[in-house]
Amino acid sequence: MAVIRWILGRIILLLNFIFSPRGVKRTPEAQQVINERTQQLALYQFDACPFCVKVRRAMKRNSLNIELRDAKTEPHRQTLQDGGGRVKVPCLRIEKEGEVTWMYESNDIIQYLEQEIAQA
Ligand SMILES: N[C@@H](CCC(=O)N[C@@H](CS)C(=O)NCC(=O)O)C(=O)O
Repeated sequence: MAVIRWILGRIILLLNFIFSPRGVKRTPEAQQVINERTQQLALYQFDACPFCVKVRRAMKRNSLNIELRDAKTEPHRQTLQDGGGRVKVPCLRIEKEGEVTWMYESNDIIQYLEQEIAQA
């Protein structure tokens, strides 16, 4: 079972690499505004998780430079467990005015990124 999961993961990564989306082009000033917003974000994720790939593709499409944290390794795994309440990925850590919130569910994350972060 683990082997099949590993093979499927590699296929997903390969397809994602081949069909990588293009990022939106902004003026340097507009991209700078977006970059400042994304500095408050971090995506806890696994490399070959299909839901994480979906979120990473949305980030690429929208040219969002968000720090990726591998939730399989420490200290990120424990930080996600302590902060979000469970080790489930993808999970977006959002820091706003000193307050941290944890957003699970790939569709919710993509909607948040597209509506709250990527709009000029
Ligand atoms: N509905 C979730 C599914 C996420 C999901 O199942 N992630 C898997 C990795 S591919 C996971 O973290 N499983 C561990 C768990 O559910 O505790 C989403 O769209 O984000």
